[in-house]
Amino acid sequence: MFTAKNINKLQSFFKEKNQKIMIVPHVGPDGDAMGSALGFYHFLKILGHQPFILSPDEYPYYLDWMPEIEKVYIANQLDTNTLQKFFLGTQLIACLDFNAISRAEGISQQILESGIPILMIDHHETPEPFAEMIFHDNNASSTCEMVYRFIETFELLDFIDLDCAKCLYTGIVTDTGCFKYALSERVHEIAGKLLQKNIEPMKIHNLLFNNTSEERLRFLGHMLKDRLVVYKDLKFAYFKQTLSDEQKYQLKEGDSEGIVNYALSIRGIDLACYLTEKEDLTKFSFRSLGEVPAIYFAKHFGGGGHHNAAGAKTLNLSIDDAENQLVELVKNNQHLIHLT
Ligand SMILES: [Mn+2]
Repeated sequence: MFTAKNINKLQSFFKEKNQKIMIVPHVGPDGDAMGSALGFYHFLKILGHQPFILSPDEYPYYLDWMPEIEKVYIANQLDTNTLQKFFLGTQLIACLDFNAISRAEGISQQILESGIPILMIDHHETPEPFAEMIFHDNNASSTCEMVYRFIETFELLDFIDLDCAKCLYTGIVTDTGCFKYALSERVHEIAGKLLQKNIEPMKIHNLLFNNTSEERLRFLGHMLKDRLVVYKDLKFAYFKQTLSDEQKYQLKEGDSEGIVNYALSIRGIDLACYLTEKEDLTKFSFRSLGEVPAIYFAKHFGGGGHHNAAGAKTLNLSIDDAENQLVELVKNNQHLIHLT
């Protein structure tokens, strides 16, 4: 999966000190994107380099406690001149938790045109070949697991400090739904190794999941009561979040995260979707149980992801049209949902 040539090249690269390394998570970064970016950042710092994180956009509120997250630069809040400076003198760009360059959104072109070597560390299906070094496994639970395995490949596990371990653990917890989808022995073993670095798992769980605001909880109540549509006979349920909801509840990045799972938790529902209305597009977030392919439905709308968790963003599609097309699509593909 990772060629000996790449290993040799990076080995000598890492041996030099003070390399300027840019780390980029995907747009709309989640726990795994920020966890892997910050985990890699702490590791590189301990190794004697000068890493920095450039995120395409803002990270969600529930991650604001992560070690040194305040040092993350937010690309869509910077002007072009300032952005250009980040690329000057950078010797490596590490793209974490995404494998389609469009997921770097506003800085995609700059990354491609910079001519700087790109390293991809990721676990999503079918990576695009934009990086010359690809460390990828779509059977991995998370990119945080991949970062751990990457560090292990170079026999540098001793350079994982407490902060790095906290970040990597965070991504494993969030991407596996608190270990529900942690299906391999390996990921549990890695979580155990991170515990040996003295992280406090319960504290991290509390920071992630018992740290919400009253407003966010009231918003959840509104979505459950007024915005949930259930098609029992289709084994399908979805939420529809409108621009007026966004304004009324003053929604911030991450406020709607995970709500889709409530639809999936209904008995007899095997496919769920969360529709979000934006100014000029509609976002789809799909979740499914077992063999039901959430990814099939995301791909129909031009997106991608994993078998059971996938998403899409469709430009110039109104939320009402998106809703109609979605229900039609599910009706026409009942063979993918009624599997037994
Ligand atoms: Mn991930």
